[in-house]
Amino acid sequence: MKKKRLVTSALPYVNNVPHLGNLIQVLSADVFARYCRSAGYETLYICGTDEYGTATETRALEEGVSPRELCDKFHAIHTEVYKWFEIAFDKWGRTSTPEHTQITQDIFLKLDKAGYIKEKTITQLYSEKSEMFLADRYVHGTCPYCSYEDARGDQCENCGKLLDPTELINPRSAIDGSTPVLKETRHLYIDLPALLPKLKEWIKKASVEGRWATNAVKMTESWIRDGLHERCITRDLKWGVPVPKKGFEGKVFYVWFDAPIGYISITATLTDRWKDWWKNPDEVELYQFIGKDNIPFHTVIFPSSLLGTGENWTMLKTMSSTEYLNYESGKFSKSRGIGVFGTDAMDTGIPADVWRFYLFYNRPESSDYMFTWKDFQEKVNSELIGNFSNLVNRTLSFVSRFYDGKVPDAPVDESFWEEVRSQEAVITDKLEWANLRDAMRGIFALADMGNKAFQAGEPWKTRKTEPEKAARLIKNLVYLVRDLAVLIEPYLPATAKRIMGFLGVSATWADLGICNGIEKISQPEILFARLEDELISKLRDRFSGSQSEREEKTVEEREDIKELPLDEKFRQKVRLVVAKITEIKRHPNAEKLYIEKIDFGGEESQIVSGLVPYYTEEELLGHNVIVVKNLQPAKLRGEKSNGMLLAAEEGDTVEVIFADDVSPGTLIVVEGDDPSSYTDAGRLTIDEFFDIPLKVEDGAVTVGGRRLVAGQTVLSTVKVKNGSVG
Ligand code: B3M
Ligand code: ZN
Repeated sequence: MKKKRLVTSALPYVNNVPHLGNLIQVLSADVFARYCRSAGYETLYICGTDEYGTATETRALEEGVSPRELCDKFHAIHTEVYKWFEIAFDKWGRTSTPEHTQITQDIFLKLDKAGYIKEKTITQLYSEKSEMFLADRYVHGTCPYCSYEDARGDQCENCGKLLDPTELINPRSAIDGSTPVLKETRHLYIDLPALLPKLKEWIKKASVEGRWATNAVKMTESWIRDGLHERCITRDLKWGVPVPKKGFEGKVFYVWFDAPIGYISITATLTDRWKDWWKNPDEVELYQFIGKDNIPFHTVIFPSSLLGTGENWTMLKTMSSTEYLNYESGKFSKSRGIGVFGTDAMDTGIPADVWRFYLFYNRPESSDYMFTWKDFQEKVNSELIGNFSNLVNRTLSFVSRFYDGKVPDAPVDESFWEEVRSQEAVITDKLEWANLRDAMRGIFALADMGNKAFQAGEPWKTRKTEPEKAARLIKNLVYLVRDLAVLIEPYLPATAKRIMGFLGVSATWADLGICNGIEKISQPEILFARLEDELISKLRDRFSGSQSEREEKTVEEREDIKELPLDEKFRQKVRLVVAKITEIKRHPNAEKLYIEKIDFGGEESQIVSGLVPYYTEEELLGHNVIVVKNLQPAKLRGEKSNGMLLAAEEGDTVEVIFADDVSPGTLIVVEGDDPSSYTDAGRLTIDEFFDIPLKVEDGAVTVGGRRLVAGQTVLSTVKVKNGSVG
């Protein structure tokens, strides 16, 4: 018997508009749930807004509305965004419901009865200025582990360690800037050390059986190794689930205690029979999709709460925890308003499936991924359109044009299908374990195989010379297109529907590899419009800077910079400087990267570059290269990179642009310019840099057709004659 599948994605905090980085989890669970449904599993996908806690209370205060009103407003925005992205929840709910209060309190009471709840009087940071206890995240200060200066009291953004706000060095209130004082208050704690034996036993089994992602296993292990402490689960707040215990009136549960229970309570708002899902481990498997910063809550804290009740809960089977999606060499940030937000994506005019394609094609599974507009454009145009859509279109148009829309009658090409079926089995296996990116890459490999067969078969010729051969090729490709529509449905539901519409079928996983059932094809339409340079450049400008900066930009300002010729943009924004490589070593955990110490003539710095496949250490050490000096610093696999070394590219050739005759520190300018006219340009994002393309033309480095010089020397290349520079 196939077990039922319960699928959840992290409940998004209500009080902000989700950005692409947040959307990944909701989308990932959607893809997985859609796959499960198509593959015949009884599936339930549950999600909703995480509404309680200080962040909501504080923001409501700021906006002069009640927390409830604030939640209503943002819940509606989330709903609209996910609808636009075609997320097929079975239940999309919220945590501020009576069901949630009831189930949370019930779990707490059982934990208390079983002896896993402790009472303590503690001293907590209190703002005398605002007369309130400060929630962990509203105390900022220096991280005791990594010395990051703006660490939040709950978790350090820089090193990821969970913190107690009293550990912070130089604490300050993020609400009013005052230095908080310690004040006594009584709180309840969950006794994690007492639950540890049960938890360990469960983790040992579950992590292997569920093949947890490596980051999940590592982080959980390190949590347990560092020692589990009793964890405070109550707060001095109003907006939350009331603590049902004498002496704790007026206090609520800490949001991370109640939020995961939201998965259960949201199910309870869908059906009275919620226990069929949540208290049914023999028949149900639980798959959870989260971001890596949420791992310990899902592998340690929430499971401990459930185990401690002594009841037979459905516990986590597979955890798919993604790394971060970064935006233009920075982090997507809700609080700072940086990145592309769900509502922005809706405004671009680019269909949801195109976003869905890109987010999965590059899903940050084993390492962080950086969103850039350039990459977005390239991947969409080459893979989604050049490969996938091209196969669908050329195959179906061929049937339409030359066979009057009827699938030609011809034998099945068994050896072709053997290959297809074996790839489909691999894709299915990857999906079973929620390796969504790899599975998607497999689907595109299959499309590529189809394109190659079309190309090699030359049906436009054989149609006349060997009509049987052409008919056979086309028939097999039609069924490959049908299979591709099935396989891509979880990722690109609207597109799959359109393709099946052309084919006049509605197929599911069970149809894969079976070549019958399609008779007549209707005239296909083009699936996607190419992303043209002009549009991408517009969007890049529109979404640069933070949300508030964007609002401040006037329309003219937005248009202004675009009108400038490239060499003028270069003068205003890009600062290229000659630097000597004084030390070079391999990056400890990235195969292709070097870490280089560089010297701009007295000023030292570090950069990281992906040159391992092209240059040995000796070929680089001691040489002078060109560095984009004002590029926003980035971290590449944990190593800081202050700038980017320039290399030219032509086909497979990569050539570093050397400037050995020029002294380090020399500024690169457009030929004929006076270097002293280049004033401070401020920081440049990677995307802004790519928006001002440098080229190699006849062996000279140029921008907007003008050559670049270092002092008297024209920057030039030897191997690359005409190419791009990046
Ligand atoms: N709301 C954090 C987040 O949105 C938190 C997840 C709760 S899952 C139960 O990333
Ligand atoms: Zn830290």
